[in-house]
Amino acid sequence: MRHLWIGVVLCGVVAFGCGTSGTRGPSRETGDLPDASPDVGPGDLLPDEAVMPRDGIDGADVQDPDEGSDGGNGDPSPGDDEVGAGDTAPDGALDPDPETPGDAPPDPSEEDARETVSPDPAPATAGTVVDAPGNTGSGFQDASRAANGVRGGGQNAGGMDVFSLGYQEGVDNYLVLSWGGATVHNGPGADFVVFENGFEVGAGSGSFFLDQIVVMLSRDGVTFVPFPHDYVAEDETKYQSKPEAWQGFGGRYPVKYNVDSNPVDPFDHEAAGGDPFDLDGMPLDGGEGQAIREKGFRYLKLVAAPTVLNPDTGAAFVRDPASNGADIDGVVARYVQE
Ligand SMILES: [Ca+2]
Ligand SMILES: [Ca+2]
Ligand SMILES: [Ca+2]
Repeated sequence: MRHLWIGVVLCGVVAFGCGTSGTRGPSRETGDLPDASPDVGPGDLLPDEAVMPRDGIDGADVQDPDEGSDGGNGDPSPGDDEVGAGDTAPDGALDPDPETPGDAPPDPSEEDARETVSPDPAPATAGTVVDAPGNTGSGFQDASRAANGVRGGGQNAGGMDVFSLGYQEGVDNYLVLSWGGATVHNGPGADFVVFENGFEVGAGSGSFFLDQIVVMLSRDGVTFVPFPHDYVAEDETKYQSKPEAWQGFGGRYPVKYNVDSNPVDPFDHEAAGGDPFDLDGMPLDGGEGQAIREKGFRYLKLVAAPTVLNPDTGAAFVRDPASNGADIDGVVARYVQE
């Protein structure tokens, strides 16, 4: 697969226009939420206000100048985010997974192929706040807390270094993060981990306080594709706090990882907690979902699940009556390429 890398380098050096048609077609997904644009509103956090990780984790300290230049111009034009010094090779340049649509689960040789083309697998925090309509810059409404490193509170306590979402659609119910414009690729195993601040209520009780999140991914900051998710309770009109009932959601597991007091490998689920996601879970839809699965993504959108429709009930996903919105501590990825 070495030749692919050469292709990527040439592509990145020679022209921005190389293969940019990947996301521009008519493949906008119906699963998109009302505001998938990267617009930055008056209350938003500009990228240069985001607090950089203090944990020494590499790869999250490059901010995308395009995101800054997008700010406030109200122009969702997909071309807007394509030219800039911080950009990675254009979409379509990498094809780490050559499988064809409809293939059976990947065989070991495909895993090997992905590993060969994977960038440095060092964990990297999403250090750029791209869009946070609920941001006020203060307390739990300070969006930089979602980009400054993860400081979990452990199995039985919710971390406080978090940015809290609310339930007002388009007002405070979502957050968009990036890795400074870099691409998160699909390598072996989990590719990124979402850290909320759920916790077990009482040691060993098996009862959890959770705020569920729908995770959406995008290559261009405009077209977002939801990571497949399914609430599998017997009665989906009733809330269940068991992590197993919320398949494909963020906010399922307590956060033991803490860059200050428990700096374990964030991809060691037993040690770190959090909610691991594998891009192999993206759909083989022949469209944007599959493109993300095979080529990676640059923007990650976290949406409060109670503001998202559950197709199984026709109503919004149910929630813990005591929940007032998901609390985002941070997101860590590996296989990140600048
Ligand atoms: Ca993977
Ligand atoms: Ca929470
Ligand atoms: Ca944090």
